[in-house]
Amino acid sequence: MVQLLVRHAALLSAVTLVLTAALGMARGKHSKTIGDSGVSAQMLFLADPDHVVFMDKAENNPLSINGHPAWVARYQLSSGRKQAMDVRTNTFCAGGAPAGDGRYVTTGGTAALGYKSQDGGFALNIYDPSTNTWEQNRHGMQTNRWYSSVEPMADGSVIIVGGQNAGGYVSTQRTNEPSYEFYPSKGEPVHMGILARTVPVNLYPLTFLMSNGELFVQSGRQAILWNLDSASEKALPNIPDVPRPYPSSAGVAMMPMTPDNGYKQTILFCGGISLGRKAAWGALSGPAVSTTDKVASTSCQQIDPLGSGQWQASDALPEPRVMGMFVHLPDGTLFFGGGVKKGTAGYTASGKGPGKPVGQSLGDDPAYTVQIYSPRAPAGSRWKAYGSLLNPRLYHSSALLLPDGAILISGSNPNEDVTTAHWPTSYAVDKWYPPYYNMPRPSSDQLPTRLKYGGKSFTIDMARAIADMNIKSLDSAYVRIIRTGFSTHGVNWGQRSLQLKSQLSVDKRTLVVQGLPNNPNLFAPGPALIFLVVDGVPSMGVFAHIGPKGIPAAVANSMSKFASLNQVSAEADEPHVTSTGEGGGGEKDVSISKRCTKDMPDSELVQRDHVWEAVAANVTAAALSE
Ligand SMILES: [Cu+2]
Repeated sequence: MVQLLVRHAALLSAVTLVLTAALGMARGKHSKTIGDSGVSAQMLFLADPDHVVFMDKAENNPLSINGHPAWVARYQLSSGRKQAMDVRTNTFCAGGAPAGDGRYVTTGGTAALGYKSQDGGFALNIYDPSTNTWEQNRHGMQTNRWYSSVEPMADGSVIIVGGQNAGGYVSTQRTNEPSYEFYPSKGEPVHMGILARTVPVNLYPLTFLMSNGELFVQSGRQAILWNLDSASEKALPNIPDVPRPYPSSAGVAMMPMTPDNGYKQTILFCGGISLGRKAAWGALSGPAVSTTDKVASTSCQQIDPLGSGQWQASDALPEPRVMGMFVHLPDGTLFFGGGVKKGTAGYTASGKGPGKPVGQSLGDDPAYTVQIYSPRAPAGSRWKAYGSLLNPRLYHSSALLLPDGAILISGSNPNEDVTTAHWPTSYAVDKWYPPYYNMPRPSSDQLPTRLKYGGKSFTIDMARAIADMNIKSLDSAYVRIIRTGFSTHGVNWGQRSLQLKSQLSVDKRTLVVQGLPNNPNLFAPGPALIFLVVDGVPSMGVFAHIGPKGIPAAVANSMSKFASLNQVSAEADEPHVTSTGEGGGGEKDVSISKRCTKDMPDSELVQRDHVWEAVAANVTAAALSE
């Protein structure tokens, strides 16, 4: 009997192996694992042509530095080598974006959670790719922000929007931070009503700088245009179907701007999920209803905020998706991959509770198929499946365009700390290869490494550029610039794609390419990749700087305010102790001080809190459908 059972078990495992192999063949088409990230890739950005930086929360990662696990690592694309970096504040669900001087600003995080970490709530850490160093400002923000969004501005600064002052699954009126501030600072935080009105689905609000200098903001199901000069909003219609910010976590991107469409800025939202009613989203401790058995939305809606200002349905997603990631490809299409088909972003530390987590994950059924979105294709034919991911990319994954035109995708860790249990923490660094990847490419050696607004045109000798290609017509040749941005949680701040105006000479030997349109709102200053595209096939991307090299003096002057704050002590904070009782626990429920008190009188602090709480009380009463 025992023998029979053993044999039976052996047969079963053989069947399982065959099945896995069959599935494995389908999975990972046009994908490959190229390395190991050392820290789980919750956040990701391109530092220079050969390095990306992975950022994570403070947890038990295998890569270590100065006697503690690292949560930031610089990864060399050509060698797979990784360098642990000693960022000391807990960058748990931080925001981030490139600034106009080419440095990357990361904002906020949450309380110290051991591993020698420090409270990251007020932190503003700046990575300088030219020196490969971090400037760490533990009190770099005036406000405590977890899940803030960051948007590059036309003057080289960044705006830091929203978030909450405590860790949790969704925001509450008590923990919400409905304001924005800037780096370098332009004064005190300014209240933004939409962020107060859209609790609880308002974290990582979806922000885009528009060509007229206004900020488009989508939060909950609401949308506005925010005038930064008058600090006032213009309401736009609610987005149909489902709320889109975290933890509904739709994929979102501004579609490519082209001379043909007058650099129109259309923003596309795909997926997300409805839990039916607002109360179902629960509170800091987690959702009030089961999430993992709920199917995500396939809804795709787009808006041209400065044009019609109306929502318009685009082709629905071929399959439901939460946390799908849009990444611009140099041929004018977009990669859409990763995420899950059921549930939401987030996790439950205890693995129990009304959310019915799978393992600890509040999302389940990962999506493997990669979809390519063609914004210019006729309605009904914009999605096309192409290949698949090798590994599941659930909560806390990230994806980025690389200079070679492939997509780097990594992360996945819907867990309180590193685990091998289902769904396990992933360190696999994978690449997905788009259709053009192995084709002969135009050369990139005539592309500039610097582009100015309204600057001089430049020329490309096309015979030289296509020497390795077999091209019949050059009529489709153009140059595109892409900001790869800062990727995390299905959003990517600063990601933009803009095609430069160009014309072939009469003899078709030279492509004359105009400089950038003279409007930094279209494409804020900072780093970008430049591609020459011929017949839909891009060259390698040239790492370039857009606009003036530094932050303008007027803005930079206020940076001196931060000079005295440019420090973190070597001391770790006491780890924040949390209760992990059953039935609870979204992410860490950690309440921390609401304001950076460093140079702010107490009286003012109290006063401002009262104003904001009064506003919050008004909106709590308003009935909101999600
Ligand atoms: Cu997160």
